Amino acid sequence: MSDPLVRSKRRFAGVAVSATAAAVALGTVLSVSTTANAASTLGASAAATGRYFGTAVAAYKLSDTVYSGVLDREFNMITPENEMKWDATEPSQGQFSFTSADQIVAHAQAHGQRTRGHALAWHQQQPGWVASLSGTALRNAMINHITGVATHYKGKIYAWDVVNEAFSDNGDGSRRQSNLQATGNDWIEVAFQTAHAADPGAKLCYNDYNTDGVNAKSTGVYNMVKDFKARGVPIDCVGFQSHINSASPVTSDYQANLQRFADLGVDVQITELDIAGSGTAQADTYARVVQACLAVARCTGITVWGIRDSDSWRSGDTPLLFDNNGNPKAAYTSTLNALNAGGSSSPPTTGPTTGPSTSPPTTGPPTTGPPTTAPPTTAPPTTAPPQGGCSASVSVNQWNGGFVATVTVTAGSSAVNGWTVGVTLPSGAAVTSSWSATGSGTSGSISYSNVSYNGSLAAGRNTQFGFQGTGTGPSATPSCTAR
Ligand code: G2I
Repeated sequence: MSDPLVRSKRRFAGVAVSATAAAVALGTVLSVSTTANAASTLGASAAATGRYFGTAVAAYKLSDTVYSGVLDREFNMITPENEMKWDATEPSQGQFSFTSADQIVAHAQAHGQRTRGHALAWHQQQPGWVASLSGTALRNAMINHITGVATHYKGKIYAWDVVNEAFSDNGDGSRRQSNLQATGNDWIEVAFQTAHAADPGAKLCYNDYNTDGVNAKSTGVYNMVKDFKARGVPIDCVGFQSHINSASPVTSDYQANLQRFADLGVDVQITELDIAGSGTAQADTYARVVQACLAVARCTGITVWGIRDSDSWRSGDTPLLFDNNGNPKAAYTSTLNALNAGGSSSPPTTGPTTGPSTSPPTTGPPTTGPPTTAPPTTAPPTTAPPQGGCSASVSVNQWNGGFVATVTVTAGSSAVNGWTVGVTLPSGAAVTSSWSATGSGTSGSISYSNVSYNGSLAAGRNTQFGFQGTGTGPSATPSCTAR
C-alpha cells in the first residue's frame, strides 16, 4: 500500500528555501546561503523532518581535531566503521574486546549523537578462530557472539545491522554461500531472534549493497523481509548501503525500491552512502539520494561512509562530502540544500511500528480571511486547547549515569506554527546539552520550544529534538502545547 505521506511534500516558509527546492528539482546545484528557515548543518536539517544524518567513524581518528570538529558539527548518528565487527569484538572465542567500540559510543553519547551498531553477523571480517568451525559449533558461536555484543551495548544502540550482506550477486536473488549460510537457511532469523533477546529496545536491521534499485538481489531480500514480517521474526529495518559509482548507479527506481520495503512495515535507511565522482555530477547524485529518502516517510536517516575523501575505504573515488582538508564540497552543499527543501516527516520512533491507518485530511486551509471584528477584551478561556494541538513522546537511551532522550513532537488535526514541550526530569538528573529545541533550564520541569526551522508542522506531521544529561532520563509522557 502506498503511504499517502509520500505524495505530500513538507514545505518550509521562505523564499531562499523554495528557490533551493526548485533548483534541486531541476537537477541544478546552487550554492544558496542558509536563512533563518534553513538548518545549517546536515544533522539539524535532517532532524527537521524527524530523520538523522550520520557517518561512519574510525575510533583512532577521534583525536584528529579536524575530523572530530566536522563530525560533531554536522552529524547526529555514528556507525563504527570497523570496531563492532566480529574480528574486532571477539578476537579469541569467548574473549570479548570492546575498547575501540566503547570509545566511539562514549564519544557519541558525549556529543548528543546516536549509534548504529555494525555488524553482528557477516561472512567477512570474521576472526581467525571462526574458520575452524562449522555446523552446530559455528551456529552456537554466532549466537554467543551476538548475545555478547548486543548485551554489552544494550540500550545504547539506535539500530543494529544484525545481518550484513547475506545475499549473492549472481542475479537469481538467492542467498550468498558462506560458512554461516552452511549452518542452515534459518541462520538469519536466528540472528535476529538472538539480537532481540539481548537488546529488545534496538531496531534490528538487515543491511546489504547492490540492493539500491528493484533488481533480483533486492527482490530476494524483499521476499525474506516479507516472510519474516509474516512469521513474526523481529526485523524492524532494512539498510541500503548505496555505494554508488558508474557500475552501480542510482537507478530511476531507487525511491520506489525504498518505498516497497517501507510498505512491508519496516523502516528503511541509507546506511553507507558514498558516490564516486566530483563537482556538479556528484553533487546532483547526492541530492537525488537525499530526495528519495525524504520522499519515503519510513526512510528514517542517511549515513555517509566516512567524513573526508581521505577517510574513505575507496578514497581514490573522492566519494564523500568533505575534501581531504575537511572543507565542504559541492556535494555537501547540494546535500544540505536537499535536506532543507524538506520531505515527508518520518514516523515517530516510538509507538506502533505500523503507520497510521487513516489518511491525512485532504481539505485545504480555510479560504476565508481572518475576522474583521475587534478582538475580545476578556481573556480567552484557559481550558480550551488550541485547535488540533500537538502531542509528544519521548524515547530514552539510558546507561549507568547518563541518558540521551529523543522527543517526537506530532501536530494534531491542524497545522501548528510553534510548539512547547514540557518534560520533567527526576531529581538528581541534569541536562548537559540539547539539540533542535531551546530549553528553559537544565533540571526539574523544563520547557523546550521549537527553534526556527522546526516550529511549523503540517497536520499529523512530526519532528524530533533531543537532549542528553547525567542521572536518570525522563519517564513520563511529555506535554505539548501548540501555537
Ligand atoms: O567495503 C565497504 C563496506 C561495505 N559494507 C560493509 C562495510 O563494513 C564495509 O566497510 C569497510 C570499511 O570501510 C573498511 O575500512 O569494510 C572493510 C572490511 O571490513 C574495511 O576494511 C578494513 C581492511 O580490510 C582491513 O585490512 C583493515 O584492518 O579496514 C580495517 C581497519 O582499517
